[in-house]
Amino acid sequence: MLKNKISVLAALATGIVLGATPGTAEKWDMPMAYSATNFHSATGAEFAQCVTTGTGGDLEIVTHPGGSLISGNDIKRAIQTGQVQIGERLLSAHQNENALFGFDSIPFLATSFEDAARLWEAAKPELSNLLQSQNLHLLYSVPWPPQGLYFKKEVNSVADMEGIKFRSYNTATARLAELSGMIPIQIEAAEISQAFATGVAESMISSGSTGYDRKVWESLTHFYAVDAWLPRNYVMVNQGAWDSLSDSSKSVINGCASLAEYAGTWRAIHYTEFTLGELAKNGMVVQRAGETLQEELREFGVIMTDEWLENSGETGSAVVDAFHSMK
Ligand code: PCA
Repeated sequence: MLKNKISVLAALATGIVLGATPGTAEKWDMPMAYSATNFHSATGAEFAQCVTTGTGGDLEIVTHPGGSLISGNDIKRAIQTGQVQIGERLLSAHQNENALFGFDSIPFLATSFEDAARLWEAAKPELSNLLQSQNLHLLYSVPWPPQGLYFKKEVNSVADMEGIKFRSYNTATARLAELSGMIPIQIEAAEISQAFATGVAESMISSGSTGYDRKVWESLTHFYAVDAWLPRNYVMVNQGAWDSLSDSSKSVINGCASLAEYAGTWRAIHYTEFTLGELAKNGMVVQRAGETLQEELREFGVIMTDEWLENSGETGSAVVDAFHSMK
């Protein structure tokens, strides 16, 4: 870790010195899907400031959280086509394009921050290649806290979930709903408070962080910790925009990206307990799912793992094998 930090600081220093030569200032807009107060958005804002400062203003990055510039669903395409130069998105939201994007949402494969970090190392080379083939350059990625189930009633088994309207955020969450007899409805986090308030949705799988950001205690009553997986957000740059940068600007960005990944992950870890505590303080029942429910969910996990391995082919198997060999 220390070595990591030293190389980050060295990269920043190189960039700052080289970047001091006056050049034409450039501004990049950085759309982000989650609310300004969310820890990913806070990390992104610091990253943007780091780049602006580090390049001596040669490159200014301006973040637009909460889907205010471009809605979550459209962020990747906007960067691919050069409508904007940089942005952040939930990685597994693209799972319907290519199964590899969903490596982080395989139920019960990586259920802790340590495992999620290893899985990320295992998947990063393949993922970078995939993104590059789509005109995108991968910069950094930060995990969400472990995913648990939200309901507006007590739930002890899958039978209790029958017919419930379930807010999904990717293919895996929609599949989980289907397997448990619920009705999946894809809704962006920015819209969920309203969806729960109006009854469009009445449950979801997500982190304590999103429940806290969206004040879901106004509509929901129960959070069951199951640690199903830790999905990731990632920051990508349009390949052409990246290629057009000076080496010194690239050094600054790389240094800032490493710091952001470190700081964002740290925040995610510390936010886990804090946000679950806040849900409880605001009146929700917060507890680990009961044995029956956990066992039933694990069975769905086996089915979903097989399906994912089939859909992702050799590349997916290679990622999972690499992950297991790192233990
Ligand atoms: N929050 C995001 C994705 C995972 C999470 O914890 C969401 O619910 O959209």
